[in-house]
Amino acid sequence: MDEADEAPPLAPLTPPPGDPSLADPAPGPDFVTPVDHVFVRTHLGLPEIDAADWTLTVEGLVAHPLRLDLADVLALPARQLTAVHECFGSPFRPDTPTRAVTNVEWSGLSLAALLDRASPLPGARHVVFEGADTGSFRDEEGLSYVKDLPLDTAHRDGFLAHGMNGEPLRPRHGYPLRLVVPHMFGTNSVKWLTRIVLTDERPKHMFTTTFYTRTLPGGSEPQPVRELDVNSKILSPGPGAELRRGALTFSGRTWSTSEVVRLDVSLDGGPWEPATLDILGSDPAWQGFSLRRWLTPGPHTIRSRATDAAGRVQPPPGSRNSIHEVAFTVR
Ligand SMILES: Nc1nc2c(c(=O)[nH]1)N[C@H]1C(S)=C(S)[C@@H](COP(=O)(O)O)O[C@H]1N2
Ligand SMILES: [Mo]
Repeated sequence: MDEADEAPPLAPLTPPPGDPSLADPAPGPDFVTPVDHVFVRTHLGLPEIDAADWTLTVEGLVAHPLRLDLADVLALPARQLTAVHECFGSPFRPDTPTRAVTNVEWSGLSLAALLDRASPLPGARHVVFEGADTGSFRDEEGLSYVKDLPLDTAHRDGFLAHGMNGEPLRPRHGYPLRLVVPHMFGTNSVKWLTRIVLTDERPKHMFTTTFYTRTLPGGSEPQPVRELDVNSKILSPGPGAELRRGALTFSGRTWSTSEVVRLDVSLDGGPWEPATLDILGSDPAWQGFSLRRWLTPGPHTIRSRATDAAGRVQPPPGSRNSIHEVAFTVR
């Protein structure tokens, strides 16, 4: 976090001593990121939730408002969804690369199951999600964490998660229930979910229309921060690594809203060459890539550049999803 910020945008939880989960560790070699290594982002602090008192309501422009307790939610048929989980980074600096990215196996149910039961009225266009956390952010007090999605997107993709990598959600990750929006930045995945409201207009709010907006290349109007960018991250070697000479394997992860269809690597500023790229399965997970090379002793750089099925290519430095570069040394 840049010290020039007046107020840190993402107040981190106070880590218990020795707690590794609050650092931003490299995602590591695992396809599914261990829960201890998943970043934690809270804007308003950690709410205290007693599962016995917790309820979720579905209200607003619906024919049948709902109120469910945790037993009701857990009684609904569950499935798994493995999805890239990426923090957009500071809402004040939408062009700064952070590459805080993990891959999580969520368990839960489709939001559509609840929306269908509630029966949206014809005028409903947006779905507003509210978490139980409250506090102040910037100069506003008594805020809740609120996000919204178009009704059709919410109905198609929205997922309500009560489990993470085979265990119940931990409190800091949104226990007992959170939204997960595959193909979108983590900021949309409202934790500690308590209210779902169907509306005819977008809610004006700190985290919907004031911050977490950006103007995409070629666009003129700021848009809500939703769809993931095409992106990649070199995981091995790490920055500044010292490698023993020999056959070296370079590897990393790549992700986008659609399948990444090409991952090019450039060594020492040389020509782009395609790396071996894992294909995308049926879930919106990240994809691995690797390349094996002999390099002479001395300083080196490696860069990675992803292209997705929509033809989007990682841009040069200056964008939040710019080509990733790592400098290392071979001894
Ligand atoms: N209620 C609530 N939901 C939230 C947030 C928050 O501060 N409050 N932070 C968001 C942001 S910016 C991200 S990146 C993800 C992080 O999820 P995690 O902490 O489980 O990794 O949660 C999102 N959902
Ligand atoms: Mo985030």
